[in-house]
Amino acid sequence: MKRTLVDALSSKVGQEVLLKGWIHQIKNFGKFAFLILRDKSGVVQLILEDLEILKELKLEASVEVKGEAKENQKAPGGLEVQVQNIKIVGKTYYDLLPFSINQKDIKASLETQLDHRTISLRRPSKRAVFKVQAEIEEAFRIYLREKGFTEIHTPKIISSGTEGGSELFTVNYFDHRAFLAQSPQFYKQMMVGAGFEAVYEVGHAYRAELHNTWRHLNEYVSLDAEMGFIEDENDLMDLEEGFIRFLFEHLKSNCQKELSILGVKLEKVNEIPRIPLKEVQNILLEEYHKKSPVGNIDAEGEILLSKYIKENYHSDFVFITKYPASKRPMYTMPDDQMDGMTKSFDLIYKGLEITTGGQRIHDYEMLKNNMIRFGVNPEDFEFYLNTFKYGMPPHGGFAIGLERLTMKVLDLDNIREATLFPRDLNRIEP
Ligand code: AMO
Repeated sequence: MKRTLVDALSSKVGQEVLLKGWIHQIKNFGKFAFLILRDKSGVVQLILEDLEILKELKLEASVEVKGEAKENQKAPGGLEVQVQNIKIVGKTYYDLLPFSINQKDIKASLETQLDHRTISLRRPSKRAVFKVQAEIEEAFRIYLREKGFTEIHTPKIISSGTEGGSELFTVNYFDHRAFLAQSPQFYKQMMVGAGFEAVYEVGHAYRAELHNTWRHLNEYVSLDAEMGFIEDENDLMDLEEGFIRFLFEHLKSNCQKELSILGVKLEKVNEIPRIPLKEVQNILLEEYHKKSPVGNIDAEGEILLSKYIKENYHSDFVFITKYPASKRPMYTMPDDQMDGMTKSFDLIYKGLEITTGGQRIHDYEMLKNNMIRFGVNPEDFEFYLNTFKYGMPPHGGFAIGLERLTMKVLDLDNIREATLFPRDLNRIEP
């Protein structure tokens, strides 16, 4: 007999079905019992009359059940299954569960939940986060493929950093010192130059951040895009704004169940304002008496700016543009209109930076000279610079932190909630 998933039961009323899943709840009334069975698609009530199995059946055991599907308006979901046969297929070996799977409140700290990650994910609401995350990745792929981008995979073991000297993890690569990639930056640019013109990657990035915060991970997933033959950075912001709009529609169509479990309502994405950093810093000063660090805004500034943008532009998103060259990596294209500034941007979403992007320097001589200006030895980057000798087109791109985007779409408090197995200062297990 073929297995029926719980969410397909409504089409099987009156028929014999085979269910497979975990025991979510046991309610023993003495003469009979209700079992709640949970599979990946939902939960259903089982009516059990032969109580023999209860002697060995514990919560979270996995079982196979044969029975008849029936309508019952009083049962959760309006359906139940009268058990004819039940078999334990995955035994339990515990005295106490680390926390509750079936109660509304988990009553466990995030750390405890992460210590027992596979158990916390048994809760449908915890799993829903990652179903939505998978659809965010899917939307990124669909959107860019449709626009003629090619998916690439670039190495994560590399010989030099891309985003500045700090924050690098060192690895022993046979008898060499190597690093874990902070970003696919150089390689995605090289692939534009190689003739693909437009590429994207969904891959891990590593940052040896020496602090634990609600928004930093040491290993995260980066959604990277890079495209050639652009006019300027506005092409890139247009591309990303289009993606955000596409993403929200995609999630509304594909994640209804998960968004409802998580109590999230996605609003329409209005036009995203693009405001130069200098103006942003003035807004923060005038509206909130908030001073910003030189050439950037800080975490509090991001939150205040989002409040201002929501009130004045009715947008959860804002692009900050025109960052100073001194605060951007050496590959960033200087702005020809504003002295000392660059054609770069950040995207802030609900008070958090989720993206950095910009146009890159594509001229070999200019890039080489900029490296020297930044105190970098061009000879160390020959593998990268070489591509620029052969007609590198004007190009640029951006990267979105997947966990940060997921966190903000779902209004989660901590980035670790949007990470299956977070890596931070204190955690490399599970
Ligand atoms: P940047 O270093 O700003 O830019 O990173 C891009 C985006 O990646 C995410 N991110 C992180 N997420 C979680 N934990 C971290 N420690 C972390 N660090 C970064 C953020 C951030 O906006 N090469 C450029 C991108 C480009 O220009 O294409 C880069 O890596 O969401």
